[in-house]
Amino acid sequence: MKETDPDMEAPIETWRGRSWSSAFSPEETARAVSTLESGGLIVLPDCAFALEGDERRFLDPRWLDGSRKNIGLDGSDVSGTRARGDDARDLAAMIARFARSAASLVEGMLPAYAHQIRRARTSLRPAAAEGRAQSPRHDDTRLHVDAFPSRPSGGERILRVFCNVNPAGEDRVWRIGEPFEAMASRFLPAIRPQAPGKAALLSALRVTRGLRTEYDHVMLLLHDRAKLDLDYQRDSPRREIRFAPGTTWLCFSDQVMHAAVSGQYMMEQTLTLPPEAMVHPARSPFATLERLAGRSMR
Ligand SMILES: O=C(O)CCC(=O)C(=O)O
Ligand SMILES: [Fe+2]
Repeated sequence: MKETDPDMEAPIETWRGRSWSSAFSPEETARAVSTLESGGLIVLPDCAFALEGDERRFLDPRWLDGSRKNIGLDGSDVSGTRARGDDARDLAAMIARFARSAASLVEGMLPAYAHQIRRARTSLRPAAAEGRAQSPRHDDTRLHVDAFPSRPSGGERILRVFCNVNPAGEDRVWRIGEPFEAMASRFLPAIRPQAPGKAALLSALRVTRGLRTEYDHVMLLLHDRAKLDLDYQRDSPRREIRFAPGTTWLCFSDQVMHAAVSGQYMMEQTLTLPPEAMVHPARSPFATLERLAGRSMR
């Protein structure tokens, strides 16, 4: 039922026969927390997201409006799509159903986070993972941790639930890189603290929603420098994982070095969690960066 790879610091737990509404034993929920908080993945190969009615029509990149690579749902607003009228309504309903499925999975699997975890954006990704980047910084086929330039997190964790909904049997293929601490140790020494006044300026100019903290500044630079370092991209430790259609997987994507190599049609739910709500807050990127840099990340 469970497989762990003791040689990798990023443990990958594969649990068969689980669906969105499965109950998890206390032993399993504890293991899920410790796997995720140590930079691992939980993989559920039998947790498919079932399309209803003629929702299958939405598995087509032509629904994208060309401004970005995902169709997003934030509250009840669907964005990034050229769907209008009934199509927009049906598309929003499908993404909202995925959001509820993901919420119910997280509720069952991660009860320790129940009071503090927050649902953020939900997306449908109809474009092929490969060859969709406009620039190296946006190129998610390169190993990176997630950091959002316009939405400072201040250290809040980014938990993501992904599901491959490919209708033609195509896997989504990822690479998983080295542990967060190893990556940060490599890039941190060359990262200078954020210039005084910059956070206030970015916020006043509405480049960011709220203040970009030292943590956000460092995380963005780690994201960018890892992606732009071609030697690192070529030589750093990694392993490939294949997610077949009907597979759901979870990870803290602000911690796991990941790259989307190939695949098409995926749904994704982002959730946020204050680091204090972790069972082991010392494993957060925030705590790791403060320890490595020897300065406050606030
Ligand atoms: O498209 C994917 O499979 C993952 C892309 C990625 O890096 C992300 O969503 O953070
Ligand atoms: Fe990412």
